[in-house]
Amino acid sequence: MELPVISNNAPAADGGCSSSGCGSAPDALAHLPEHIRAKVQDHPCYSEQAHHYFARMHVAVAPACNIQCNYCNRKYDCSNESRPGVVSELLTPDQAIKKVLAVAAEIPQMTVLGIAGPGDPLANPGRTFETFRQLSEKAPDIKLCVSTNGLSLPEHVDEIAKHNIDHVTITINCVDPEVGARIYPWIYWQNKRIFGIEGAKILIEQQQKGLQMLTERGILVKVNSVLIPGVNEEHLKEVSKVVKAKGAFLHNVMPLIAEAEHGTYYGIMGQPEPTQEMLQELQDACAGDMAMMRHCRQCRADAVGLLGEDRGDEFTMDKIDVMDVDYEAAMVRRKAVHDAIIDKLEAERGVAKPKPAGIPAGSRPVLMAVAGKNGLVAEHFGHAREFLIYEASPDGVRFIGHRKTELYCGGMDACGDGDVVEAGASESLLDRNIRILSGCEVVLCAKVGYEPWAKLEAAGIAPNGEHAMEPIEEAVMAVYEEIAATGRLLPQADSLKVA
Ligand code: CLF
Ligand code: SF4
Repeated sequence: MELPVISNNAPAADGGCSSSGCGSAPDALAHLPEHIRAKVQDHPCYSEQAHHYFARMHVAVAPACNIQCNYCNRKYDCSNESRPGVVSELLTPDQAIKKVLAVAAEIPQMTVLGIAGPGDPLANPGRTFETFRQLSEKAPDIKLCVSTNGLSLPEHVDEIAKHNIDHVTITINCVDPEVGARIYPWIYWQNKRIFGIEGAKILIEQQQKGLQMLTERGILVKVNSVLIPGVNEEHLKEVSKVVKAKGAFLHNVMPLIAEAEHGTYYGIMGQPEPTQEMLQELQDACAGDMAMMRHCRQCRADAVGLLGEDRGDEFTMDKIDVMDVDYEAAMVRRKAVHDAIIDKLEAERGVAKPKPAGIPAGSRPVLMAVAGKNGLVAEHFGHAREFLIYEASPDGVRFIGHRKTELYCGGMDACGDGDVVEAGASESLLDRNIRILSGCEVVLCAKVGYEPWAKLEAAGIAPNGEHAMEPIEEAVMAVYEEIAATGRLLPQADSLKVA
């Protein structure tokens, strides 16, 4: 079966790498026991490979929360799982079921339904579990996933197991109450508000207890941590060790979002966000202890589609109300699409990824930003809303993460020319995008105009449009080999500056 293309920005399976740090491993799941692999191979968050093909959706049925995080403003999505942004529609469980069935029929690659907010799902157990209960009856082919701050987790573990919820995310930002008191001003516990260190201590105990209870039942647990510079950046290495020892499957360190306009405590107080380098360094440091997730897109609590894309607008309740969904028929189609993708992934397993050829010993790694589309170097520089970041080294090519940029170019011909300065902004959109790509030495894209070309070069980033429509990893490797041939990867050589 021909695999349908459902995204405009997802790399194909050969465009990614292991979430645990990859190297030349063709399949990050290959080492897992069969029963665990079966649980994660089609989950876009638990498997880096799967996220190129399989989609997830969230239903926003959980408005309340039982703690306060300094990076959250209640009128925005839960920052544990979502970038700040108002949830378009809060749904009742019945509306949520209708929406899930409609989306699953339209997007057969949608394999996972998650509840991630906008508050804490387990602080809204009635609405959350009613949604899961109905779904497990009406759409048994959809995997169920829940994300929580963990405060109420232990009391709900049995209910989670009862509904076959195989994937749980706990946001754990600390294991030390003194650190916790700088992140959580209060928790609501046993009908009382508990402040500071005392509150953080209870939260930490509940999170750790819940984690252990879940893993004892064979439920896969991913731990999300928000990296807050100066508060928990060093401490997260300890968190990674502790949660691994308790059986967590995957650790996802996400950057703090703290913009003043979101009205959060951190935003208003000017708490700095981490730099890309800081995030990557920490992810690499924690990777020694456990598998790291690097492809998280900090999605909304009502996200629909592949990670990194948002198709929510296609599925508002007014549109769903007039859709005619035959879920029995949809399930047959879903299975065929699903099986075809799994067959493709299975075929790739065991095929070692190539390493770059002709690289002199001692060559340094190079970061490259790629404007990708469907696994190819296919996007114009000025049209990219995110760049995929790859590291090329003598060991191979590995996916590092993504960086969001702003669309600033509306034209097709003079790609990227026509820079824009937004009202009140101190830099143009093009300058901002180039700043976001700092640390990268090459940008690969399908096309780039004269104006961005010159500015990229001036910033020490070599623009490269020579590998348009080539598979991403092959293109990154080819450019790395080209650079190596010039001798500029050796310790005494200058940086690339201009290719
Ligand atoms: Fe949703 Fe979370 Fe389940 Fe995924 S998201 S509840 S585990 S189905 Fe995924 Fe989105 Fe990152 Fe979350 S990319 S924010 S990790
Ligand atoms: Fe906000 Fe989520 Fe924290 Fe609750 S757990 S305060 S909803 S970020």
